[in-house]
Amino acid sequence: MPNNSTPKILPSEITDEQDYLNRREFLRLAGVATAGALLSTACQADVSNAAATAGKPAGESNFSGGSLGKLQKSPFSTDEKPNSYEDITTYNNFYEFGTGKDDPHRNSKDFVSKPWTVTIAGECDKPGAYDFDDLMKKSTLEERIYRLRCVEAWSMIVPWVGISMATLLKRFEPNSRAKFVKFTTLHDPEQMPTQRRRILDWPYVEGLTIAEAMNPLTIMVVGVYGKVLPNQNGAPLRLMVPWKYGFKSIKSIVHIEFTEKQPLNTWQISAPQEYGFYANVNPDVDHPRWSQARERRIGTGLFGEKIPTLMFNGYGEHIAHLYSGLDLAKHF
Ligand SMILES: Nc1nc2c(c(=O)[nH]1)N[C@H]1C(S)=C(S)[C@@H](COP(=O)(O)O)O[C@H]1N2
Ligand SMILES: [Mo]
Repeated sequence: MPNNSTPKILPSEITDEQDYLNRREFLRLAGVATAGALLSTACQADVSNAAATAGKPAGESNFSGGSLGKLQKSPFSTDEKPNSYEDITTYNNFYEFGTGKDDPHRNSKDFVSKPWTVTIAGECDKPGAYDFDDLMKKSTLEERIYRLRCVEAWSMIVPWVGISMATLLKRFEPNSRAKFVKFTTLHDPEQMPTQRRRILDWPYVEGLTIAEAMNPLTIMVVGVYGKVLPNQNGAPLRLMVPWKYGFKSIKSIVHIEFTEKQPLNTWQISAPQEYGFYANVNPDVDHPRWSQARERRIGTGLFGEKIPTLMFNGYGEHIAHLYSGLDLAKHF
């Protein structure tokens, strides 16, 4: 499949566009006919009405839309040059607002993310409905400049603003049966136009092991470039696990559930032979239809050259121990 071996077709943009069209084409062909049957129904009732609809003018987010103030710097930040705000906010994957990279920022302008309630359920002692602003009042905001590697073989450097996921989750007092954490995106077809079409199994869901969720690298993102998170990037709160392919970092979260069993995730439901639960960035394990050895850094590589992809996206020293003894080719 697509790689750099055809010199006549110069820009790698074409290659990437092909990969991405292939991903969409796959969805069309697969028809997600069986997806509905596999959907866990555990939290659907909880999530469907979680987005409030009243209050703020269209497009305005929490923290009244502006600067997030003073941020704690982090030793986990890379010193690579961040992508521009423009790149980060106009080249997106957020299928709820369209399948094109250019769709989310255009189609999410009127998305209402305030007030916002996150429901907590499952294996914990403090389940319930939590107001997002209340949760934020008690949180220390940090800047985390991370590499973001999409499974489609492009990447960016993003200066996220976030809070420690471990600190957040511990507030809900997970019990000893909490082996996994499941996250669910808002389901609101009125606001999210693509949810009116069954191209994916809505709402979008994701999951981590409890150890992955509690790892110091894992954050709940609430901003970018020191400002409130734009809708297209997953306002008001989204996951960021920098050593995994981008699709794990689920956006616009309304429900968090501690589970004993490994949860399914949306892309795995859609194409289990192509997308697994772990989805660790791994240059040695190719996607069935393209190589994962290299990536196109958005905003660079005028002539289409790609840079090598790093094992665990370069974060191995912090998380490789989580996978010792695991066959990463099998558990992709
Ligand atoms: N709910 C939801 N979350 C999502 C997606 C999506 O389509 N829906 N796309 C994922 C993918 S494939 C990637 S690469 C990242 C992109 O994040 P960004 O647009 O902020 O760069 O979001 C992830 N989170
Ligand atoms: Mo992605």
